[in-house]
Amino acid sequence: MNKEERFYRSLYRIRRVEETVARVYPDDKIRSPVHLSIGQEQVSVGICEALRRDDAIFGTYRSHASYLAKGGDLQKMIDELYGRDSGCCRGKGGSMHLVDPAVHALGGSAIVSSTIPHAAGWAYGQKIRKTSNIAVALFGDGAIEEGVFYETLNFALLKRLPLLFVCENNFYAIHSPLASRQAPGEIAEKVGAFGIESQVIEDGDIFRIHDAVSTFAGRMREDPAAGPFFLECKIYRWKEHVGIGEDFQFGYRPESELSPWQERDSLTRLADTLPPETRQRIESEVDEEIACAFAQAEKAPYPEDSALTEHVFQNHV
Ligand SMILES: Cc1ncc(C[n+]2csc(CCOP(=O)(O)OP(=O)(O)O)c2C)c(N)n1
Ligand SMILES: [Mg+2]
Repeated sequence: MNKEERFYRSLYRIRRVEETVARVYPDDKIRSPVHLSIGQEQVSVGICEALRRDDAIFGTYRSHASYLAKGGDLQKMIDELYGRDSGCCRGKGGSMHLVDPAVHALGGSAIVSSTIPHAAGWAYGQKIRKTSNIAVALFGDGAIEEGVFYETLNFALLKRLPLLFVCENNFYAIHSPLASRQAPGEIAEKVGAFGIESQVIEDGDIFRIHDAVSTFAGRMREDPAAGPFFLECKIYRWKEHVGIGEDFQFGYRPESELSPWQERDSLTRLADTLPPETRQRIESEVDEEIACAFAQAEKAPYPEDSALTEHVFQNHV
């Protein structure tokens, strides 16, 4: 599979999974809140296509895209959303806590900014063990307002960690626009004050994102003292903050903001570059995989009541 086909397959798969979540959600069988990444998938795919299996990614509560892009098990994800025992967190975590240690998709959390120091801890472990693996901390523009973000920037630079910070800047934290929350100045400039090299991708282009991550990752693998680095990807959330609907009627953002981002949607753009038979093959394979995963999740057993207190401490893993 060439690069365009791989990128398209991954983008299409994430988009269709989330569209399927949105379609079945009104049945109320998925009891987990869902934060969809529709329109933002290219950030996760651009990043993960530049990573190796042994590199790790840490996400947020909006992590369907990064979990799948990193190679996380689809069946275990859907089972998790349905609260089933076969889910990646045994049905106890839901959509906000997707984790697949086999591919180093090392989790999301409902608490803004909380996985950024986890990524630094993991990167520190790699540094001590002298591997060439790198960590990616993926977070939103709201995470920039948390103290732990700055603490982690400091520690990562102090220890020269193999860590790439990626801010997925969709300009809003729930219903609050960036300008109402942050003092003037570009995010990358604020990070620059720490002496961390950064790059900004303004248009959400998947190839630019991929190139930037490949370059940063390559530099960190070659030189253990090269990191950390910071990448800001501007992007736009098409759906409401949490849930499956649209929210332009609330008036906190104008609908006119959406169309320029839809016009440069990486999924549609890539679809237009592929031969029709290639595109059709990819789409039918992925559609079948997704239909099977949802059908199987609906039939999978729930955890036993006794599972409530299991896997709380490490000896239960
Ligand atoms: C520490 C903390 N503060 C506040 C919240 C409430 N909260 C949940 S999501 C969110 C918005 C975060 O926005 P951003 O980081 O830009 O991510 P996005 O949802 O846009 O992907 C907030 C404030 C929280 N979950 N954790
Ligand atoms: Mg945001």
